[in-house]
Amino acid sequence: MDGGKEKSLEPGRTDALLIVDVQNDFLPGGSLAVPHGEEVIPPLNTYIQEFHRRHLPIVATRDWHPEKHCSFQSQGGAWPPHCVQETEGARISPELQLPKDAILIAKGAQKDKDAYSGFQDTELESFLRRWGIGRLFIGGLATDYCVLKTVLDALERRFRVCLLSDAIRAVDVRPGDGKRALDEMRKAGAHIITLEHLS
Ligand code: VGL
Ligand code: ZN
Repeated sequence: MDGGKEKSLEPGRTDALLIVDVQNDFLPGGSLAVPHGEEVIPPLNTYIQEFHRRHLPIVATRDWHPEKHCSFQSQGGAWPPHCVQETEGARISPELQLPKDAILIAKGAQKDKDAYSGFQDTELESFLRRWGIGRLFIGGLATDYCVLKTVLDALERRFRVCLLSDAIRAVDVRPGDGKRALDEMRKAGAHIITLEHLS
């Protein structure tokens, strides 16, 4: 299956922009810096402008872990400590030009539960249903973890997904992880787009 049957890529009334985890710890100098992660910010700022000027919802997720989260190496997990609640590393990058009315969704806040998807144990879906959203434009960090899981969860919940391929970057723990994640999202029905498609 390929999600390439979008009628129009002009964002409209039932669309929302969903920005995943553009937080200091995933950017250069952060504790879990995604290679080239900062490159997502300029295109995301353009997507933000496009949605904001049409008065469409903009949602940003943030990884929001308690101090001894199970995903940290000190607790037997895979990662260095990152995005600890209320720390500078957990802040959304100040370079991301989020409007004041953007909705922030915290995830991964339970100590003993890993959560890569913005839908897992959050209010994200109920917000989107309340606003009548049917299609999500999704970008951010990281392609092979939180973007992947958020996109797959969105598709499973019957949202259509436009993946912003110019506004995602991968951790690539194993070389090729990012590319495989992209293939997986495409096969699951995500429509892969770039800024030029927005018109
Ligand atoms: C993420 C690794 C650990 C992500 C979050 O946002 O993709 N990756 N926690
Ligand atoms: Zn995390």
